[in-house]
Amino acid sequence: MTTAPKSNQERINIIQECVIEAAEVRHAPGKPATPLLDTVNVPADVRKLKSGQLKQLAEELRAETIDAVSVTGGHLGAGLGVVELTTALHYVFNTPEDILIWDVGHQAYPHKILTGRRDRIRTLRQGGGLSGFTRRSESTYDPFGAAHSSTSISAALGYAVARDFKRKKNNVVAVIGDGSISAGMAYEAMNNAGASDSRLVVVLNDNDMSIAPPTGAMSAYLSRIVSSKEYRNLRHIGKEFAKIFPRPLREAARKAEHYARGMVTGGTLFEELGFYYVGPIDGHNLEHLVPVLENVRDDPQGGPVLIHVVTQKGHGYAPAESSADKLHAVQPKFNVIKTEEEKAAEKAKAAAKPALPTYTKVFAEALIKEAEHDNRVLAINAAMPSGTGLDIFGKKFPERTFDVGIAEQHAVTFAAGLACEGFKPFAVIYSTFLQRAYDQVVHDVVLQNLPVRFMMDRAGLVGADGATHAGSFDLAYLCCLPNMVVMAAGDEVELMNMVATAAAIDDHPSAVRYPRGEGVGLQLPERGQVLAIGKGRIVKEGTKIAILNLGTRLAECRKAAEELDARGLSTTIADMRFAKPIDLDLVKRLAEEHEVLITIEEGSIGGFGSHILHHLASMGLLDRGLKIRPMVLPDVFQEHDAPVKQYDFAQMNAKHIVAKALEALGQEQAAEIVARA
Ligand SMILES: Cc1ncc(C[n+]2csc(CCOP(=O)(O)OP(=O)(O)O)c2C)c(N)n1
Repeated sequence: MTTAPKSNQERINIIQECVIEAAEVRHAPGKPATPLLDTVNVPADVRKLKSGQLKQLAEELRAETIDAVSVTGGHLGAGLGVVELTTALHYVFNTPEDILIWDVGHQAYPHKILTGRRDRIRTLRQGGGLSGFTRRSESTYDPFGAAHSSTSISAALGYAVARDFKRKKNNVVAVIGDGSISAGMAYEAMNNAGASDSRLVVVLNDNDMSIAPPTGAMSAYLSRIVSSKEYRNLRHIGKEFAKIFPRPLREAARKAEHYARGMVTGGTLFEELGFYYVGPIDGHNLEHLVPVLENVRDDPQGGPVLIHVVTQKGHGYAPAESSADKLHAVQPKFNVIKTEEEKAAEKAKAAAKPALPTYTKVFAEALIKEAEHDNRVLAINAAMPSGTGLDIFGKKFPERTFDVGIAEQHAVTFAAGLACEGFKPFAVIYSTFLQRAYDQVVHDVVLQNLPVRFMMDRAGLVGADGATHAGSFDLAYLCCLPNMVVMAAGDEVELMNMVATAAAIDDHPSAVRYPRGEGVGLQLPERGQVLAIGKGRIVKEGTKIAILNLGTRLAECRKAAEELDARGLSTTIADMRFAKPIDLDLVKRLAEEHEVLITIEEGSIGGFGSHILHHLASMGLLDRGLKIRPMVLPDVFQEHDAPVKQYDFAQMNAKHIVAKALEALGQEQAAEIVARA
């Protein structure tokens, strides 16, 4: 269920209280003055500063981060919360020789500014610019690429063990958030690290937030530690704490050590896992942070250490601090102060062309409709309530909505259990994140033929989030599974139909894929219609070229067909709807009645087009000279860019479809001209 931790407000109060002289940035548009930051190009420059200068550096770093993100958009709250931590880590540790791994990497913008990328920071997430996450190919200061969560401790342990093999002495540090540490993989890593002698530092960045407030027992556990009386006392002994670490400890400091290591406050879970627990520490107080990190760095003993740091997401930027999601992610120009005229012009523009509903919203409303008709419909998400639209569904049906935390594997098997008892679970997980739960999909759901409904938002290319978040592979990894029904919506009405169809399919697992972004502006029906399983639809009938579409390239297919018709090449469009089972009768007819057959899907090789080819070959339909051209995403991890440019690069816009048809008909020159236009 979506339940905010009970002590949430209490925790926020405590955190705010404990922030000594919070670095309030009064931000005005225009580049901020950053005299100290201007002297820093790489972390070695940070290490030349006196510790007393770090506070100013952090303030300037925060201002620069806000200013950069106001140009580019992107993740804001998480980065602002770790400005002091970033500064302290680079001050204390000898990066890049010391390995620093950020979990997810969405909080690494300040890190990028301090590590030689400040000159490009205003290209974040833009085509050809810096990635919105950490990336090995981007910098030697990014030793491990990320974007999917909860990998940092495993990767760091790998680095630590490799260092030991090489008899080197460098430190290895992983920084992971309280949301990301809720995932099973983090525990697998801690379990392994705790049993190893390898020296490893894990910094738990506890800001009591994921994208939404985190859910589950781990979050409640951390809340208990931070809200404990002992932690309040600890704040008064912060300096003592810094002095007494490392082990062994003087008797006089025993009491403080007890607090410090969580014996009283409750860090025992980590101790039980084999970590030496230190904390909680105020992550915005550099006077506390730096000496503790130095002590940990200089501690000669082996084994893993966990430093529990408490921060505030969005810290130092009032709009972020006060917003519900702490401005987890923002659009460009979020903080530009607009004149009354500008506001009025914006309003008029919005009224003239109202924004179309996103696929996410259409999905949420469609699921509400299904849930109103059937009280067995339940919805599950993995820490993405707003991204998946389940925040909307959850308002209507709070008791039928489950946010399981960043735990895609668990989400899938949990849904399987619900299906066993006759419920109708919808596991709403981005295509890219469902990859993490593949064995659960195969072994727990599909093998047992359980009617779990997978709703895969962000199918296809996703723009600024780039390669790590692209939903390129679900068709390839789902269509090969027996029992599966796999659908792809061609437009928003089709999405409604497919949600209704998935609700009706109660004897098989099913999946629906739909993209990021807005629909095409169709009038939406009251409720979706249940589709005939494995049947496609003819959108437009022609005679020479047949385009077999799967998904939202449909609009591009229509444009392409218009142009082909205008060239005297009569074109059929079939929206196949199902990637599995495929409408073989329709495929057979189209293959027999057309000279050229083109398949198109927003997915990699190995999906819909590959299956069509397989069936055509099996039915002997390739034996008579049929010209078939499959159009899939290119065999590369595509860089972040505007979606339309990404599809241009992928050669999957209307002109590319036209060119493909012309080329198949031997009109290579014309094809080239069209493709280049
Ligand atoms: C496997 C996976 N699932 C979901 C996400 C989407 N996601 C990105 S950041 C984030 C929240 C992370 O919370 P936390 O670790 O506490 O970091 P914070 O943003 O609070 O600093 C989520 C759920 C992801 N990156 N990876």
